[in-house]
Amino acid sequence: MIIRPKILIARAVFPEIVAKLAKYFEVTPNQADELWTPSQLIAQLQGMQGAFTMGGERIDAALLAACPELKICANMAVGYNNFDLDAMTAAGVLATNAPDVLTETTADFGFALLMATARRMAEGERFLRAGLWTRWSYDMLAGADIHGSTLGVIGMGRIGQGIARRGAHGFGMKVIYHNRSRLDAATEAQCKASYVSKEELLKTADHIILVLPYSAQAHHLIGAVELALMKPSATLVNIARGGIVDDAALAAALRNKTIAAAGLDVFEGEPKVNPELLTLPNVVLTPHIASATLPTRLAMANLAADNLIGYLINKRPLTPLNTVL
Ligand code: 8YV
Repeated sequence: MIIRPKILIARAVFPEIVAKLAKYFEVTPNQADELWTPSQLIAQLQGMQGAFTMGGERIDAALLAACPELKICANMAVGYNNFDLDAMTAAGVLATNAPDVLTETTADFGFALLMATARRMAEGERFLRAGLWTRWSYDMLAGADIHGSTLGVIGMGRIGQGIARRGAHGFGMKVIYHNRSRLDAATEAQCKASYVSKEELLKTADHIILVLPYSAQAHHLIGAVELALMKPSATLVNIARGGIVDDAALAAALRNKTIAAAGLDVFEGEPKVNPELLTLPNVVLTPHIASATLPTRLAMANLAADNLIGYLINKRPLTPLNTVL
């Protein structure tokens, strides 16, 4: 009898993905979508060789020590700040993420959130639904222009580049960017983007969008000091990760009109949201849905599944984040 590797799917996922994995593995799914505490996750992972994770499950040294049979964690997300990569490498556990397949969908959403924020769409919708639209007036819900304005992209990876291309080619925006490292000249030309310091970007952009990965260095990259550098007419959009923006400082800046508006898809401590943000009119709030189209989520799920199959069955993961012996 062939013994098949055991894997845990930590959250509910497309039934066809459960069926696909069941062809290769002894699968423990979680189609009831129970949310586990760290110790419940450890209990679920006992004796498992693989974990299909969504991005909310913390994989750290304590979990790895308690789950010595674990060989791979495959995130159905491009971000992997739930993984302690050093601890995983030290424990010989492979980490994989789900890049590329979500790039264009997420860039679409980033642009949509930017436009909704600058053009006050959510505010307008609330106004109309509340029955407040009794007459038109020349400056009613007047917002900021997108076309011809300056777009500042912080984090110029694949998704940042997708947003830059949309802004430059689709809307005639002047694009400036800041990134850990400068892009090569050909990529800059494709995106029609110029590299600037973070300070120059904050001071000169009309619209700023954050698309960088979370790291300890990126924690509160945008706080009170940075918000004070921005134009009072500027908008800020965060589709990256909660914690990159100091949400309390942002709420204060929005309240005091230090900046005009913000669009947020990610939050510190989500799914909880800073209560003051919920009360402010000049912020558009969405529940971490930038990659949420069914074809893209299915592609992300397939990539995570293919990483599990690729590694545990063929020793060839598709998108590894670390190298293990
Ligand atoms: C995911 C994301 O949907 O890929 C990421 O990093 O933030 C989103 O696309 C989310 O992390 C849940 O998987």
